[in-house]
Amino acid sequence: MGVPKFVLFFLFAATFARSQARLEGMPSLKQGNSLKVEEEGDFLVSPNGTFSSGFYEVGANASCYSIWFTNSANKTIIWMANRDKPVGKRGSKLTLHGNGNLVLTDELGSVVWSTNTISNEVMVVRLLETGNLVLTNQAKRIIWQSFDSPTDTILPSQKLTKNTTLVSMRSQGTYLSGFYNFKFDDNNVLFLIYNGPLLSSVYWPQIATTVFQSGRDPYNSSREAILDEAGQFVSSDQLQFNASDYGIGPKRRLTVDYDGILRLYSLDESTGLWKLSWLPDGVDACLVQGLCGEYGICTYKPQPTCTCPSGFSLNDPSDWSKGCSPPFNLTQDASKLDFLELPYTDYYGYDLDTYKLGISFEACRNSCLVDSRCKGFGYALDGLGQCFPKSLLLNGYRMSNVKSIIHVKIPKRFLTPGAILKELETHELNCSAAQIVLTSDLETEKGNGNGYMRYLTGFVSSFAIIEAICIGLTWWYVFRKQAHEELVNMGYLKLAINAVGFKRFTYAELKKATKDFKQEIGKGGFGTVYKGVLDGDRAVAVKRLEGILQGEAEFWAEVSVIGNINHRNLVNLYGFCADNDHKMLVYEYLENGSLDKLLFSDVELGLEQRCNIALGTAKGLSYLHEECLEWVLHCDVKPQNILLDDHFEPKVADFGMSKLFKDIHDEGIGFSRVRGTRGYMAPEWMVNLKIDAKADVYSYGIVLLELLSGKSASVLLSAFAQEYTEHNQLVQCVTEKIRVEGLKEVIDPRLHHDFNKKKLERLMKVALLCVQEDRNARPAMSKVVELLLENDELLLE
Ligand SMILES: *[C@@H]1O[C@H](CO)[C@@H](O)[C@H](O)[C@H]1NC(C)=O
Ligand SMILES: *[C@@H]1O[C@H](CO)[C@@H](O)[C@H](O)[C@H]1NC(C)=O
Ligand SMILES: *[C@@H]1O[C@H](CO)[C@@H](O)[C@H](O)[C@H]1NC(C)=O
Ligand SMILES: *[C@@H]1O[C@H](CO)[C@@H](O)[C@H](O)[C@H]1NC(C)=O
Ligand SMILES: *[C@@H]1O[C@H](CO)[C@@H](O)[C@H](O)[C@H]1NC(C)=O
Ligand SMILES: *[C@@H]1O[C@H](CO)[C@@H](O)[C@H](O)[C@H]1NC(C)=O
Ligand SMILES: *[C@@H]1O[C@H](CO)[C@@H](O)[C@H](O)[C@H]1NC(C)=O
Ligand SMILES: *[C@@H]1O[C@H](CO)[C@@H](O)[C@H](O)[C@H]1NC(C)=O
Ligand SMILES: CC(=O)N[C@H]1CO[C@H](CO)[C@@H](O)[C@@H]1O
Repeated sequence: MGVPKFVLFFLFAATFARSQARLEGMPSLKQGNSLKVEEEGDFLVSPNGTFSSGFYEVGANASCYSIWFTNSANKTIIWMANRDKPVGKRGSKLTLHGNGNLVLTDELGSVVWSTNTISNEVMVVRLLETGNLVLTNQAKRIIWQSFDSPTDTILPSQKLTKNTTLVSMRSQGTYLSGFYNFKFDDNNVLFLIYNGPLLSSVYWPQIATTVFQSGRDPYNSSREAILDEAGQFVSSDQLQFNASDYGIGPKRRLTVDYDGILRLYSLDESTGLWKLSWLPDGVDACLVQGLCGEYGICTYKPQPTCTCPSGFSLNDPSDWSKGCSPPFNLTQDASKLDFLELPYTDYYGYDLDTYKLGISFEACRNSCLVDSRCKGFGYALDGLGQCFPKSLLLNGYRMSNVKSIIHVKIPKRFLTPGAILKELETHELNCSAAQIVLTSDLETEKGNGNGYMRYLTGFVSSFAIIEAICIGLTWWYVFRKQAHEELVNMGYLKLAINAVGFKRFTYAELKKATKDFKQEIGKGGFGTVYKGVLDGDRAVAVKRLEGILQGEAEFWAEVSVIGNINHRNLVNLYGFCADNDHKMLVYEYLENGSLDKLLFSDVELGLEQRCNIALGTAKGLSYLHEECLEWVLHCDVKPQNILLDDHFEPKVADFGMSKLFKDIHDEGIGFSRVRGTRGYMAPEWMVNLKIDAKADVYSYGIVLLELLSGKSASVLLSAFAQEYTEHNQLVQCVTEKIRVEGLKEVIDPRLHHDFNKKKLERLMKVALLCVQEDRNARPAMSKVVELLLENDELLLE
C-alpha cells in the first residue's frame, strides 16, 4: 500500500522541529487498507499531530496496536487494542475490511482483536485530535471508538462510565493488564481496588471512613465522570478535583499507574516530560496492597521499589507482585527454626489469632516458633509488648521511622551472622529519596518556582502519612476508643480486610430471592429472618428490620461499617437493602442453625464440641470488642445468636444492631431502649448504668454455664431463685452447689460419660469469672480466649 505523506503546515512543523518529529503518518485508514507492523510509516496521526496510532513494540518480537502521545519524550501509550495478546513483528496488520470490520491479525493471519462492526456503509478510521480512534460512517456518525474501551488512561473529554474500568499495567514497562482497577462500584462510587490472585482489596477511598465522610455521594446512579480540557475532573459521586496547573493549554492524562496509584499528569511540551498535577489524598505507593507480593518489602529509592529479605530472591524482576522466594522450604526444615531480623520493617495484615498484648519478646518469639502457621512475627517497640504473629508476610514496607522489627521465620542453617548487618546497612533512607506527595499547597507547583520548597512539602507530608500509618499499626488499640477523626488514618490500614462484594440489594431482588418472604427461619427483637437464594445457588438469610429510626444515610453508613467486620467466628454480612421503608440485611446462611436448637435437643454434643463452641464464640466477641476497627458491643449474646456451621464451628450473629438502633443523640454506648434478653443480661442493665463490653462478657458467661449444665438460662436461674438474692450472688450459688454436691451434679448428665474433670473445672471457673456481679472483676473477652486456650495447654501436660 502506498503511504500518502501527510505534510503538516509550516507553523506546526516549526513548533515541533526541535523534537525528533518524523512527521509522517496518515490522516485516515480507508476500507480495504491495512497498517502493517513492519512498515515504519504505517501509522495514523491526529490532525494537529498530538496523538499517533500504530504498532508499538512491547518486546523483542512483540507489538501491540496502540495510541500514544507523539510529543512525549518516550511515546506515552494511552490505549492498546491487544495489550494481553501482542502480535509478532512480521506479517501482523490492522485492516479495515470492506464489510466495515476493523481487524487486527497476527503473523499467521488469525484474528487477535476486532471492533466487531459489520456494515455495508462506507467507513473510515481516523485518529481525532482528542486521542480518540474512531470508526465513522459516511454521515460521520461514530460506529466504534477507542474512548469506550480505555486501558489504563482516560484523556480530557473521554467519559468514564459505568461500563469502563481502567486497569493498570502489570509492572513498569510491562503493558499486560495488571491488578489495580479504577471504576465505579455497585454503590455508584469511584474507587481503586487491587484485584490480585491472592487477595482483593479496596485501598481508596478510605473505606472505614464511610462513603459520606470521604465526601462521596452514593445516590447518583448515573455513574459518569469526565476530565475536561481545563483539567477539572467531575464525577457523579461528587469526586471533584482540579489539575494543579488548572486551565486550557497543557495536554493531560489520568492514568492508573503500574503501582496502583491514580495520577493526573500534564505534559511539559518543552521537555516532553510528564509533570504530576494531581494525586488522590491518602494513597502512598508503598502502602498500596499487593505491590511487592509475598515476602517483598517496599522502599522508596526514590521510586517505590520492591526488595527481598537477605537470601531471598525476587521471583520476577519485571513483576514485583510475584514476590520473593525463600531459599528453603519451612515444612521440610521444621525442626531447627530461627528468625531473620528486619529492622524498620513491617508487613501489614494477616495477623494470626494469637495476637497478644503485654507479653515479652521471648514469649512472642516462642509463640511463633511453635505455631506451624506462623511465617514470622512483628514486635512493636512501643513498650506495650504487642506481638503480631503472621500467617502470611505480605504488604511489606520499610521506612526509617517504623517502630517495629519483623522477624521472618527461617531454618537456622540459613541464618548467617552477616545477614542482620546487611539488612541494617540498607535501611538508611536517603532524604532525596523521599517520595514527593502532592500537598494541598499546589500553588508552589503552579508557580513553578521553588523546587526546594516543593521537595520539602512533599517530604514532610509523605512522612506525615507514614508516621500516621506507623502509629496506626502499633498503637491502634490505644486509639480505638477515641473519636472518629483519629480513626481516619487507621481506616486506611484496615482496607486490607475489606471483603469485596459487600453489596446493596434492591427490594425487588430480595423479594425474588426469598420468594416473596416465604420461608421464615427466625424472629428476633429487630425483625424477622427469611431464607433466600441468590444467584441461583447461594443460600442467604435475609433479615427484615423493623423500627429503624435512622435516616437512609446514617443507616447506610453504619451498615457499611458492619459489612467491614469479618472474622471466622462472626456471621458474614453480604449486603443490605435500603429501599424507602424497606431496610434489610443479607447474611450468609448457616445450615445447622443456632446453638439453642442443638443444645436443648436430643443431639449429642460432646465435651470437645462444646469447648470448641465456647472458644470460637469467645474469639468472635473478642474480635468485636477489641480488634476490629469500630468498637462494637453485641448486647444480646445468647445461644439463639450463636450459629453453627457444618463442622460445629460457631459464628456469632446479630452483632452491630446496637449501631443501627442506637439513640441518635447518644454519643457513647447507650441505648434508647433496652436490648438483651432476660436471663442473659448483666446486672448493670437493671440499674441503668452505662453498658460496656463487660455486659457481653456476663452474657457469654451465662452461655458457658448453659453449655456446661445443658440447662437453659431460665431453668438455671430459677433453680437458684431462692438463694439468688442481692446478697447471695449467682457465683456464690453455683460455687456452693458444687462444693456441697460436687461438680458432677451441676454438669449436663449427657457429659457424664465424657467427664474430664480438669477441663470441666477450668471451663466452670471461666464461666464463673464472667458472671461476677462486679463488672470490673470480669475478664475481658480476649482474656477469656487466653484462659480457654491455656486450659488446653495445661491438659496436654
Ligand atoms: C490545531 O492547531 C491549530 C493551530 O495551533 C489550532 O488553531 C486548532 O484549534 C488546533 N485544533 C485542534 C483540534 O486542537
Ligand atoms: C525513555 O526510555 C528509555 C529506554 O527505555 C529510558 O532509558 C529513558 O529513561 C526514558 N526516558 C524518560 C524520560 O522516561
Ligand atoms: C515472532 O514470534 C512468532 C510467534 O509469536 C514466531 O512465529 C516468529 O517466528 C517470531 N519471529 C522472530 C523473528 O523471532
Ligand atoms: C454500557 O453497556 C451497555 C451494555 O453493554 C450498553 O447498553 C450501554 O449503552 C453502555 N453504556 C454506556 C454509557 O456506554
Ligand atoms: C448525577 O450526576 C450527573 C453527572 O455528573 C449529573 O448531570 C446529574 O445532575 C446528577 N444528578 C443528581 C440528581 O445530582
Ligand atoms: C476547579 O476550578 C473551577 C474553576 O476555577 C472551580 O469552579 C472549581 O470549584 C474548582 N474545583 C475544585 C475541586 O477545586
Ligand atoms: C515443602 O515441603 C513439603 C513437604 O515435603 C511439600 O509438601 C511442599 O510442597 C513443599 N513446598 C514447596 C513450596 O516446595
Ligand atoms: C543520596 O542520593 C543522592 C542521589 O542519588 C546521592 O548523590 C547522595 O550521595 C546520597 N546520599 C547519601 C547520604 O547516601
Ligand atoms: C443438628 C444438625 O442439623 N446437624 C447437621 C449439621 O450439618 C451437617 C452437614 O450439613 C448435617 O449432616 C447434620 O445433620
